[in-house]
Amino acid sequence: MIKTPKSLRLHIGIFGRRNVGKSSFLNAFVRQAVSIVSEIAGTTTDPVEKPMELLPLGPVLFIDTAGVDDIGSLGQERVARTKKIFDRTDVAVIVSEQGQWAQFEKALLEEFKKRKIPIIAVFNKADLKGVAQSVIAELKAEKIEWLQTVSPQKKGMAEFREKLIAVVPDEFLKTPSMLGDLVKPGEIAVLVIPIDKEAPKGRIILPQVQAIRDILDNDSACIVVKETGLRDTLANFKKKPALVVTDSQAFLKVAEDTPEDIPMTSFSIVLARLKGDLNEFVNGALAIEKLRSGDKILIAESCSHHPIADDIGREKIPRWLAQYARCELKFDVFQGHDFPGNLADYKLVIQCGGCMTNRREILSRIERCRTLGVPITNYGVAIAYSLGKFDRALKPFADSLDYFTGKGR
Ligand SMILES: Nc1nc2c(ncn2[C@@H]2O[C@H](COP(=O)(O)OP(=O)(O)OP(=O)(O)O)[C@@H](O)[C@H]2O)c(=O)[nH]1
Ligand code: SF4
Ligand SMILES: [Mg+2]
Repeated sequence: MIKTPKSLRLHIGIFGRRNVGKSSFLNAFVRQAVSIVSEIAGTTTDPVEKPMELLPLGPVLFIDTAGVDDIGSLGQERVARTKKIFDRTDVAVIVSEQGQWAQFEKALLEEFKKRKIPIIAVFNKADLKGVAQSVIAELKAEKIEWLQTVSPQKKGMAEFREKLIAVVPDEFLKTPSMLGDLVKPGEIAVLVIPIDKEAPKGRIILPQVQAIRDILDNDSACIVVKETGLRDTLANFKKKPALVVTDSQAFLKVAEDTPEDIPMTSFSIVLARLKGDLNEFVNGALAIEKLRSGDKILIAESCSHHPIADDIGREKIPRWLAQYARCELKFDVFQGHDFPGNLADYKLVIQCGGCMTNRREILSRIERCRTLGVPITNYGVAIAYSLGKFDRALKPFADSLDYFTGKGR
């Protein structure tokens, strides 16, 4: 981790007046005493750097700074050193205390806005005083993400992660290749696309089109077949294909018809990695084991489409899960970009593939669930689990398989 060049790390600068709890906030977030904390204003004199790996963003560098309201000639030097950090900040955290948001914080905000640096306002020492409604209204009008923290008690840290993912510049939300690491140049993938009543008339759906394009971009090749033609197609191969990717609906048949030595997975699991965080979804799927009669499960669909007969989210997944869990479960379907207000009531969230949305939205949803302690998985991962094909479907993703078997945690 330390070897990552600094420029590739997301630099998160922590700024504010002296003694507001900047160093306490950093220590609480990274869960280590990296910066000295004391009740004496002006404790941090030189910037303190803390590199770390912050999933799903990757390598980040926190920079704790000296209070920018420092006084005296020595103080001016510290202020100058802190201001230099502005130049290498990718996300600015403005810490203030007890709900205070006055001229000083507003001047910092303007400075970062001018530099087009995303900002998170942290109101620390919320145990002593909360933030006023008028300040919240002001920040909302400016579209600035904000939160309250009590650093010594580590309160607000999960919410800070959520805010970070919401504001982080696109280039740091690294999107892994769809299939490039699984199907090397010159290799062949087999894509299984059932043409049933769920298939749109006259075309194939977006994730499947994207997979074909990704394969071509990587100088690989693919063969597209219906599940009924898979067995014969595989029998005709002189050299084994590198991967079989199937629509989740045909998972069982395709698993049966694909020899064990050919890796196979589903489009939805590929999307779990592309749009979200496969390890987190694997972790969420493990919650299926703990489901009990009457538990509520949220099916979260990122776009509004018209449900059809035997719909995957409304019919198939509920059926397969209830069969696996051997009990009656309650399912709610929620369509759209937000989560319902009662998210904490659910024992599990099952997110759709998210083909019509972006990575940031799915990652934000994962963080929301993490903050509330609600497990989250996605369609493909939940289907593979409830059909008893989890190892098989995860095999192409060694890291996630290790995560599942406990070796990667
Ligand atoms: N009550 C309360 N005290 C806090 C909180 N966070 C920090 N403190 C206390 O506030 C004081 C200042 O904390 P620091 O983390 O050193 O503040 P700083 O902003 O880094 O200060 P300088 O480095 O001097 O600019 C310490 O006594 C902390 O224990 C909080 O959330 N609540
Ligand atoms: S965004 Fe989700 S619900 Fe909409 S089509 Fe894609 S997978 Fe289905
Ligand atoms: Mg400090």
